[in-house]
Amino acid sequence: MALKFISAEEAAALIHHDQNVGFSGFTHAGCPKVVPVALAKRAEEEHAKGNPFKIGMFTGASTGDTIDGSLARANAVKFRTPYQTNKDMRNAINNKQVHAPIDYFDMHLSQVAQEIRYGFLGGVDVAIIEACEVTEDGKIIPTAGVGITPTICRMAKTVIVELNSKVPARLRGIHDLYELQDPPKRRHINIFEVQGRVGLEYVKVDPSKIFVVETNEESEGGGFAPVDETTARIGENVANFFVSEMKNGRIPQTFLPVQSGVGNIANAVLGSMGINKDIPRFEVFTEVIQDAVLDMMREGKISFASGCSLTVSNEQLHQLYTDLDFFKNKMVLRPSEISNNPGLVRRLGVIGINTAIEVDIFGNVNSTHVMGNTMMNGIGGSGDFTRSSYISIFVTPSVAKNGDISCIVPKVTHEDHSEHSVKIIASEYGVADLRGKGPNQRAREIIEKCAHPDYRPMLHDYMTLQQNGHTPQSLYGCFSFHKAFLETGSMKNADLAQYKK
Ligand code: 0RQ
Repeated sequence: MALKFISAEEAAALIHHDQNVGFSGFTHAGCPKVVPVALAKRAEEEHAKGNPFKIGMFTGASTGDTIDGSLARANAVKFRTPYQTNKDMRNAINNKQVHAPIDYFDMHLSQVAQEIRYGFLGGVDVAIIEACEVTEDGKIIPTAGVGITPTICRMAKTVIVELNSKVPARLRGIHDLYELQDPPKRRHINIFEVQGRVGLEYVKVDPSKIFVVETNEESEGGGFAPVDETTARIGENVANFFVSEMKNGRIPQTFLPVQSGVGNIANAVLGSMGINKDIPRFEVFTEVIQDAVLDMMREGKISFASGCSLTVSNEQLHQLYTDLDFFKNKMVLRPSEISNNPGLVRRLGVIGINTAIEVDIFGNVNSTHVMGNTMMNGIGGSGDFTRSSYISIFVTPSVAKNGDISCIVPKVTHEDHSEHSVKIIASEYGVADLRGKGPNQRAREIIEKCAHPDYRPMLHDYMTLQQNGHTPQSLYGCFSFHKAFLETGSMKNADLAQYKK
């Protein structure tokens, strides 16, 4: 049957107040760009007429400003899940704008598709998918990011495809699109190597529910901050740790697949692994394929990358499209329930590297909440990987905000990853190895290897507050660092003496 071509405004008119909308993509990569902007405009027009207009939002992870920014500014969002990074969306979530806050719930990315399927989150009325090709028999080929695309395409009553001519149709073949069956019918996933494939190169839907909007919008990929002294040292420390693990026979000479979180620090760690001559060629089994991965593939340091998205700068993306013949057989883009699948992570022996906001001296990690209450981005895929990794590593600078915040604290103000899952912590000062160590030893290791020297005596002092019990945690003094920051502007003013018996 012939495809139905419509304008972005006509597509927005298909979406109604209180409906749930699923968006393709993962980070800015693979997200629709023109329909969400038209939808935001429609919401503003309805609000001006005195009509309510808010949607529920399902995404793969964070999105571009055209989705999160436009819809948050238009006060068009009722609830949203999962990970987000947009300033306006974050402010709305943290109730820092005039209108009602957005109900945001933070989830492990590998679980979003299945929780939608299980019916835990409400149905999907409309899916908006960016594609580089759509056929009359209903085959949709995504662009640079996948996320929850197969699930929302199948479940939505209406599928709006943004057919983006900036993305070459030759991208077809890079994806491996597969949806898990739900229990009790779920079977094992037939992926035994990083490059294993189990799915199709397209998502197939009933063509009668497809509406196509043609676009030629650029991706929203910004560049990364240049590596600074701190991130470079964190990267070197992690790379040197890997070399010593190989020498000690704990990482095989052929190495193991690596997952690396999103952001400047993660990009710098990969960069350091690239220049370390003692680290052999390795594979990547990750969620976001960042700039450093593409550079290292060109240099031959990374042989294959499995991920959910090409979270790269526009410059890198254009170069990849130009060099598609080189990259296409070295890369696969999967839905987030496969790219981040904890079972596969454990099967393949993935080494997970993620970034913390703060870690405590016992090895618990806060990746999401500043001062325990303000949402930064969300847990993303860090939990999918951390719990199941061969070695789970958290990286963090020792201090934030010009040294007034220690990122190593007595107790984290929000806990995303527990001491049971976190094996290694690395800062610019060194690497704390928590494997096989109890709370007292772990605390000494973290303080001496990772904390900023200005905070080491205070952290050691904290350890003397509570001497009984298995974990020397003082319920009276555990937030004294945070309290000092809130009251005086610096954790350096924490007064531990008052809690001494
Ligand atoms: O603030 O932006 O005002 O300068 O946090 O910190 O050091 O620039 O690091 O960009 O890598 O982000 C954990 C947020 C780190 C990110 C987090 C302030 C700091 C700065 C950003 P400014 P940096 P990054 C992949 C997997 C989620 C979990 C994960 C993240 C800003 O990596 O969201 O890895 N991770 N998911 O000053 C107050 C502290 C602070 C602090 C840092 N202790 N207190 N502010 N900051 N530590 C994601 C996907 O799944 C797609």
